[in-house]
Amino acid sequence: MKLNNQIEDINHRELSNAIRMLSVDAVEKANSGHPGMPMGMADVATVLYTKFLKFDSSSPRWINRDRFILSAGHGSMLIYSLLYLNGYEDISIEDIKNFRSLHSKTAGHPEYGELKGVETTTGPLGQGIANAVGIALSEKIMASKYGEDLFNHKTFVIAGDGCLMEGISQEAISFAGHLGLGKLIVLFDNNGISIDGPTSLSTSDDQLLRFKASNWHTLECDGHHPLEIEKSINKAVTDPRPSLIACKTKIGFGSPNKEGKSSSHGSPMGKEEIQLIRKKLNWGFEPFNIPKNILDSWNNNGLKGKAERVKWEKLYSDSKHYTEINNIVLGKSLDNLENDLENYKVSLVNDPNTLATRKSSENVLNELTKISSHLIGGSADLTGSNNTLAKNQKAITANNFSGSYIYYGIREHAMAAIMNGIALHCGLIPYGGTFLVFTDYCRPAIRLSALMGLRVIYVMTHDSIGLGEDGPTHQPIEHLSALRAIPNLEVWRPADSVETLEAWQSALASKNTPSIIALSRQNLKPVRLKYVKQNLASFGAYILIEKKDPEICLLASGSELEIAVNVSEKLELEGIKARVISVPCLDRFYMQDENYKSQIMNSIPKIAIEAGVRQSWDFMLSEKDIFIGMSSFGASAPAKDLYKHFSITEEKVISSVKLILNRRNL
Ligand SMILES: Cc1ncc(C[n+]2csc(CCOP(=O)(O)OP(=O)(O)O)c2C)c(N)n1
Ligand SMILES: [Mg+2]
Repeated sequence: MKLNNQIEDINHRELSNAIRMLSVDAVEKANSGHPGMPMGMADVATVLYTKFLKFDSSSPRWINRDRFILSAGHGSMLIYSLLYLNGYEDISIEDIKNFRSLHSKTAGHPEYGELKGVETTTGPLGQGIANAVGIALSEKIMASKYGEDLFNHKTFVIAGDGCLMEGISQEAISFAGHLGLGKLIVLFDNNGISIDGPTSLSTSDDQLLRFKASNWHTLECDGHHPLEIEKSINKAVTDPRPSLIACKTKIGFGSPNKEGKSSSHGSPMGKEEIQLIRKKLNWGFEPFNIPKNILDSWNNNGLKGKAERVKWEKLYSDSKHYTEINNIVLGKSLDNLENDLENYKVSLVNDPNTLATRKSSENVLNELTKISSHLIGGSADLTGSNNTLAKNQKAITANNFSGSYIYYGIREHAMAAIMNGIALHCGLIPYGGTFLVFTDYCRPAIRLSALMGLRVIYVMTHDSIGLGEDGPTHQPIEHLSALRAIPNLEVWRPADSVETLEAWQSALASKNTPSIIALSRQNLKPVRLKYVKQNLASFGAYILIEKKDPEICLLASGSELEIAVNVSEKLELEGIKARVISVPCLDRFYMQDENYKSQIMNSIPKIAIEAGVRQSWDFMLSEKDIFIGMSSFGASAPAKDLYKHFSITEEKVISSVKLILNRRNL
């Protein structure tokens, strides 16, 4: 009670001006950044943090905290100011002074993992709001598993015009409205300004109508009027629908010459203007110097949720779910899922089947979902093609969140960003599918899975021209290489059921790396016929068929491994010894030590086969080696005809082997 009174004692404007001035001064010192947005949203953020947000700055990872997502990541100084003022230990005034400098926690845009209290990496507009949908959905799933007394937090988002203009926001809003994620509240920085000037240059949307059309509760308020803001948030938190509050604000609020103008958006205010701002806001303090009474008031605010957190901890430790949840939070029970699949691996080898790897993946999921209900699957309207729905799963619906399968609809981009949100929340592992070619539709969010180091598993089927008749629009060509170009992303392309299982095991074990599992539509013959306990695929590349003193090395991934195996047998008859190397994950192989790499990549000539472009294979191949794959778009025809047409055939490999060997003998 006392703490609340202390907060009331300090004038709202002083609290919000502390945010404004920290932001202005930090941007000025860094000589870059965006002061306008934090100045404009300081009032809304102050009301949110002092009156609504459930948090305890001394325990930033409390799992039942309300989440705050700054989707408008360019306004990063807003969140840095809030975290500093609320007394988060992880951030000091020195960090604020070091805004945007090398190795500082206060990066240009908020980065997950750099600073406790930053819930997700934002900056690419529209991603944050979609992450927030995933977080709000996870809260519902966890509440349904373990009870609403343990999981009952809200997810607040600040999004600007930019976030709402981005296409991904439409996918995310529509999905959230459909599932009725009532604890999701978006505070829209309705300032009518973006970089190029007034938003009227490029949009005339009625945002309230737009959200209403997607089943949202919508409100408007004056974003500089604390009481109005408070009343609106009060209504939002009690409405069962997700809420949008359009907060009418002035960008650069407090700047005599730049308020309301795009000139306050993305560059320092300048020394003279800052003097005028200090005067207008009646802020007579030196840069980075927050008066003790204001700082104390903010610091106390940061701790006012402590009592509730402690009460919750007690409830939690007394709960019958404590051990289970704790094992999940600590990662124990989700980190060993892969080890529980060994018997299944034995059965695959004992009873080898010719299957499409998408089907093999479904079989793995049938096993996995028997062991864990924390794997949250889904597909962007291609469930039957991606084979992502396991026998034991049922759908999550607006009325029932106890399932573990999400019908994302045709919303690939949001699906990927929602999966990032699910991975960020805690307690769940998301996987989701579409066609590999449509990773293009997910790519910005896939890149963020990798940048944040999240265990998100992308099940991407129809992985080559082998998909056949759907033709070049649906046939991935450059995609494997383009995805391999993303750092900290592992692209798996297994060749049969055993490798598919091993790819899944590897993906699950990669706690800080997202994975793409690229799977075939067409049936593939088993290549792994002997049980080996070791996860061979996890090396990225391994010797599948060895010959004494081999003359040539055939490297292949996925569906093309069968070609290499057949060629090796045929060459044997001609007395040519070909080693066959399976390459289920090039990214993983690149990470192996030199010793392992040189065992595989010794001086024997090489031929690599993959029904995609050569680019990512260059590292493996010297000038004299040969790559057999694609260098143009595909075509619409049965798979067999396409492989022939594009010369990805045994005959082509054999003639290439002979070309290399003859050349060598010259
Ligand atoms: C996907 C993406 N496109 C472009 C940008 C560059 N950018 C950063 S902020 C911004 C304008 C955003 O306008 P708004 O959300 O209204 O922010 P305000 O200017 O009101 O702070 C743009 C285009 C970006 N960060 N992300
Ligand atoms: Mg704007």
